[in-house]
Amino acid sequence: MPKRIIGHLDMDAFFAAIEERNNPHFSGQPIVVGADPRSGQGRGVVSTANYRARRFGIHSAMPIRTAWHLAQGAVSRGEAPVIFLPGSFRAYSQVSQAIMAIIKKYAPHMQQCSVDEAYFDLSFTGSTTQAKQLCQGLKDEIKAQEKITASIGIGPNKLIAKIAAGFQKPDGLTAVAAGKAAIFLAPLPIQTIPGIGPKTAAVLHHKGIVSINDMRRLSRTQLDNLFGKWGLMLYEKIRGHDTSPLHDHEPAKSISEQTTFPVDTHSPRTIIEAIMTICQHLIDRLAYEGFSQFRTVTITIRFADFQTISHARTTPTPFTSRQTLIHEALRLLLPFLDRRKNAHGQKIRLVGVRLTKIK
Ligand code: TTP
Ligand code: MG
Repeated sequence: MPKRIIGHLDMDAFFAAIEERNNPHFSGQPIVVGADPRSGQGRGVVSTANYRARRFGIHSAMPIRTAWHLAQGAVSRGEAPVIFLPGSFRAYSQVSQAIMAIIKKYAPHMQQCSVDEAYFDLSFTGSTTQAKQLCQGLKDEIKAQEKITASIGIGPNKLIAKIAAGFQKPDGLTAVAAGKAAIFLAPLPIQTIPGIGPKTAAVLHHKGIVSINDMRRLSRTQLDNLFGKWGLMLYEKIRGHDTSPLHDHEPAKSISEQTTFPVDTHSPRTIIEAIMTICQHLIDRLAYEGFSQFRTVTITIRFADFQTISHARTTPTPFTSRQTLIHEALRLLLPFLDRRKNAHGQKIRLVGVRLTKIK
């Protein structure tokens, strides 16, 4: 069987890079795309920050108010003020589609895995050197056509390709030959392995394990005892082994989120706030997964007695914004807060919102 060669492409500071490209007067400035910071009172999170703004400690998924305070701190040290932008998700989705089309020209067997990331099979090139050359061409074409940069990693499997893509960001190209995978991983911090999050890392740090090389001291049995089946998977990963196949992208058909209240509640304020937070998360996820619009909003309510009711609305014109989502979700919710759909005045245990007919 010919040797497997896999590529992973990840656009650099994707949403922020598009904003910078579209607004030349932002060039070189720190940029944050995300929720409205409302002078440090805003709810919601950072979608992304460009590399200039990351120097201030701002990053994806951080509360927007924390980002605002970090930006204020930077200004007081004489740094340039951060430009906060709400994001234009339809534009990002169009650029995403254009980039995926370019990748497909170079490597037809590909798997898109988020708005700005894809794996692709480069085995047909026959060697890591040839694969690297092809990927340089791919990067150049993206830069010429879309005026933004991508980082690409090449490796003998998806795991190594993904880690290599993040290795020299931004505008990086890192190729790891099959025989070099274990050496490549050795000095990297354990959190570089996808799936080793803060909890797993804390357990390992406690044992004095910081690098992947340190972690190789642990036997299969030790990892099994520590983390069960996941530990056995880690045993393979830290040695650079990964056999997961490329599969064609199957976009999510719906996006949903629900919240169970700590105690059943009547309070309209608590319920409305929960719905607004869910709507914010859904809009962020919609964009992150490469979509920009939806036509159906469904709200689910579970009463204290576990009776669960869903109520949906579909519009002929697609919804695109957070405001319209919140408006629709609250319209669907209100009858559950009074006698129209809650005749016995029951308390509410759980609320959920689902978006379908997404594009
Ligand atoms: P990422 O590829 O994770 O981040 P990035 O492209 O901004 O930066 P990097 O150079 O590190 O790759 O995500 C792609 C886009 O998805 C990002 O620009 C914004 C969006 N996004 C969110 O909306 N929320 C999130 O929590 C993350 C991680 C990304
Ligand atoms: Mg990216």
